[in-house]
Amino acid sequence: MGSLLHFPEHFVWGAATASYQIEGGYEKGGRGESIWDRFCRTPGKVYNGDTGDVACDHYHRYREDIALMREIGLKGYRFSVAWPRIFPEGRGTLNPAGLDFYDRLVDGLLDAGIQPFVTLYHWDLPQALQDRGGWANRDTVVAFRDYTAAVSERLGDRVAHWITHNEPWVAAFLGHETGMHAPGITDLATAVQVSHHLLLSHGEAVRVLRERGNARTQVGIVCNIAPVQPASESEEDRAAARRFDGYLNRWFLDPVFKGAYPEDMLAWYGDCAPEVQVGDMKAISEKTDFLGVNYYTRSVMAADPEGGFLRIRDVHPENSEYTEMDWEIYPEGLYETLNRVHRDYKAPLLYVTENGAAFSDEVGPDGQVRDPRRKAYLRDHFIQAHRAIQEGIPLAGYFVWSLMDNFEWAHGYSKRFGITYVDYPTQQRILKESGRWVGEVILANGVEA
Ligand code: IFM
Repeated sequence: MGSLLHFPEHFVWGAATASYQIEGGYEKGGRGESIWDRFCRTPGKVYNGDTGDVACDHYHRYREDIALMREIGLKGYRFSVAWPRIFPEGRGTLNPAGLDFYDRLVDGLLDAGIQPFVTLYHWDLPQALQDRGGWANRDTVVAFRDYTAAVSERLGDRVAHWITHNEPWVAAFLGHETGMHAPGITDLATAVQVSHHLLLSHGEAVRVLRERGNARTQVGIVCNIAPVQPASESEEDRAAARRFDGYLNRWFLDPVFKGAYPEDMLAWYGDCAPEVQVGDMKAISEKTDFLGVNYYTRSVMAADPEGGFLRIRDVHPENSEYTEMDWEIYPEGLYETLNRVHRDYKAPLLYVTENGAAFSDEVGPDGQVRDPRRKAYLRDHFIQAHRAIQEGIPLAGYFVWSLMDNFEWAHGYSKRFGITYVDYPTQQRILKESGRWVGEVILANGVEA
């Protein structure tokens, strides 16, 4: 056995989920339709025609799920609020029953000694807003502000940590450029404009949360960030890597932390650059308390004239290990990412708001789920987080993705990311070997090197 790498006192060990991926109860408590309900019903969009109608039935089983969190000693739980539960039509008439659900969830968490980290937008836009243009329509920013106010009004006395958006790159570009996610639009200019409106709504929400919050209120945004490396030292590949970094990372981090879009990307987007109004950049760069980093893998890029509007192609390094998502396992990238955001953007505090891996888990004859690869994946990433902390990087917590297997968007239920196994036909939860091990890490507040 190696030595124990200790984490700081009060380090927030947590797990994360998102509303559409786990809740189910899609017609319960007055919930309205979301863009994912619609997208899932569009033939060919989601693997196997899967939907989030039932998902993990967390809407009905949240007490059991809190008990599970307690069993492994989680200090924090990151979940998202389904906007269509709060405003079934996106705006206008508030649905108190929707807020009641999150009210009960928050109380249950607090009773169990678990800090709630609330994400306001994890991609389930009310369909009624999409019918009016969705995030491409600037009015949606106003609707998001009102929705934020309503949620903060109800939960703000007990919730200290707020996340405005989860992975705006995914919402903007997978939703509106590649069309792999809801609402399934494939238009670059729309995607770029959507990214601007998402960022603007982030800034507006920060202001609302501060105005309505209290001295404990902490607000941040969560971005999916990857270190981007060139496939070779050639000038072309290095430029390709820089472009992908601009597209994925800098396009979101620069405006939030520096108040401006990166010049190289504005030039690259050309006619597709967003329409920005006076005051927008100031609003977007409203001061935040933390940055949430979702880290899974690195990106290795080569120049490719045929490679879409960015003229790039991603390269899969040989001799590397890959998860079921075909994502390379590259733990050092977590350290590199934390180091980079700390150096370049100086967020006062960082959280790893998601990190985890999909593997094809099975229940053994003894009813147990052994997932040594996930355990090794998490361990190697925890060690890199520790390395960052040792170097003075202000990392305050770590949320494993995910508390339980769930609806993995366009992949449906075919990818299992959980530290808890979900047997979907019976909804039985089985803590995986990795889940038990996470419990040991939390108890020791440290990981064996
Ligand atoms: O399941 C998603 C989550 O919703 C956002 N971040 C990445 C996860 C794995 O793909």
